[in-house]
Amino acid sequence: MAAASAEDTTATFRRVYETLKADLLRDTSVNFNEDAVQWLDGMLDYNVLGGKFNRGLAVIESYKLLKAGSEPSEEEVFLACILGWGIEWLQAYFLVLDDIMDNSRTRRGKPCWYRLPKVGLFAINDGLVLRSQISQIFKRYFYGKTYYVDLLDLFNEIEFKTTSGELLDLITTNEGREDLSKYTLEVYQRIVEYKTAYYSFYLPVACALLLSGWSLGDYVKVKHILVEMGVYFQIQDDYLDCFGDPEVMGKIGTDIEDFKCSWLFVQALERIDEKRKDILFENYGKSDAACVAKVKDLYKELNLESVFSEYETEIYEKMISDIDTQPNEALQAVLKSFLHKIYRRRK
Ligand code: DMA
Ligand code: MG
Ligand code: MG
Ligand code: MG
Repeated sequence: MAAASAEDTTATFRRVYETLKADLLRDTSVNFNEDAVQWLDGMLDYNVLGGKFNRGLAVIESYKLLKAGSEPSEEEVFLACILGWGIEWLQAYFLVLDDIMDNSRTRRGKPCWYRLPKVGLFAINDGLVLRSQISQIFKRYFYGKTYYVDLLDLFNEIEFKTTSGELLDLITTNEGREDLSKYTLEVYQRIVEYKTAYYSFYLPVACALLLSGWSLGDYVKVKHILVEMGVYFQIQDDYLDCFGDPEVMGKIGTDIEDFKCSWLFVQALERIDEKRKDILFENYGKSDAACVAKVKDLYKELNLESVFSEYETEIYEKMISDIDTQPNEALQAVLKSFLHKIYRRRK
């Protein structure tokens, strides 16, 4: 049988969403009234859809690569899709809450969920609903499988890491308000490893490994490479927050206004002279367009655009050589495919 095209995979993946949503809306253990069904329906479409599905599709792609040539059955693809949606649901849950905490305006080209007048802080509960729906979905389709406990454990572990990363991100901002010179590369590295790398890069591959019956404990080196790739991905996110095109990204940056320990700020600190440092500190963390523009001007003066571009080239080469030391060829293919998807991304 010919390999399924990327378009087929996306279409299959998208169909599985409808199945999962229908399961959740018909859940008889809660007995939702019509209003609740409608709320859930709209809430799911608004928050789970609209993204690029990179993380979800990565499960299916990794799973196929791990099978190294033998075509997976329809049932296997279906299960890989469900795990992919598990990650997309997890991401939706994080983003709904992250946008409230970051005071963001748009997400995926639309107002953030909490910005809708009918939603407001109800969004907090919707975030929690999204999280608990993952458990409902997994119970329906994976209960009794040999890897069920490992799967639940994996999602719990990754959720713990990610929410810990969000905690570090938020409290570091408080410290920055008092003294911006506390923003170092080391502080930065710790935040982004936890808040982004595990759920965005390690989790899809870990799902594919479990589904293939492989043991996660045997792939520590792979985990390490994926986490490093995730850090690179968040550095891109920080760069695009300032220099990206909001139309292309579907979100408007708020890192400067939010006092964030952003990669750009850390790089600026390492290069700036005392005089301009005062200007940077005075203008950082203010919700005022003139101050934001001043910070961006300083970033440009410090040539952070080329610093970033050089970083991308270097990290790419380093990652490729790390991947080449990985003995398993199927896993090499998975890692390279991930890297090529994000290298020099603009959204
Ligand atoms: C992303 O941090 C991390 C999580 C867990 C959502 P962020 O605030 O930089 O993300 P974004 O730029 O998408 O708001
Ligand atoms: Mg955010
Ligand atoms: Mg955030
Ligand atoms: Mg960001």
